[in-house]
Amino acid sequence: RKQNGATVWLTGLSASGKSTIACALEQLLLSENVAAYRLDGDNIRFGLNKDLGFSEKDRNENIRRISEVSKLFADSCTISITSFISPYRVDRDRARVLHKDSGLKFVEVFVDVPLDVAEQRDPKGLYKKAREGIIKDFTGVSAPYEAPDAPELHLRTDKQTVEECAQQIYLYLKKESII
Ligand code: GGZ
Repeated sequence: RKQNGATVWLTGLSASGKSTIACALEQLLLSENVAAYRLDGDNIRFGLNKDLGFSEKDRNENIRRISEVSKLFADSCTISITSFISPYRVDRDRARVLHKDSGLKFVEVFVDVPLDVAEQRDPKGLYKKAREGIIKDFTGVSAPYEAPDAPELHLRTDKQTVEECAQQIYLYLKKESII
């Protein structure tokens, strides 16, 4: 199947639903015989980027490397799906420019949820630890999250189901003739 590559860049708070949506989108694409690959904390932060923490500088470097890797997957005609908080606008903008300079599509998806909802979900108990000061520089609590100004897609995970979110991204990729 001939296809163009692209990067679908999910950004949002911890527990916003990025990874879950990334998984659902990947399944949807693969079921339609579209090559897709997910980059997330499990295969990046524990490998390539295991030397990096959560300071601003380390997050900048985390996102810089992920941008480069995602571009390579996109360049190999794969839909590369990244799910990282990527809290700094400047880093996401650099990722976009990197793709654009190589003639590759970049789809920024804001996985939006109110902080209090993410905090109530708290699947790993990290917000609680952040409030207690056990985890420092935690996004939304003691470190910034800069919401996108003009994302290609804006999802609200407290109002839409995971399947609806994945479907919305899928339809956008179709509409833009990316797949
Ligand atoms: C934010 C942290 C932190 C701090 C550990 N701040 O919900 P999770 O657990 O599974 O996802 C979060 C993940 C964030 O890593 P990213 O590579 O996506 O971050 S960034 O894009 O900002 O570089 C969270 C966990 O790691 N985690 N400490 N201090 N999230």
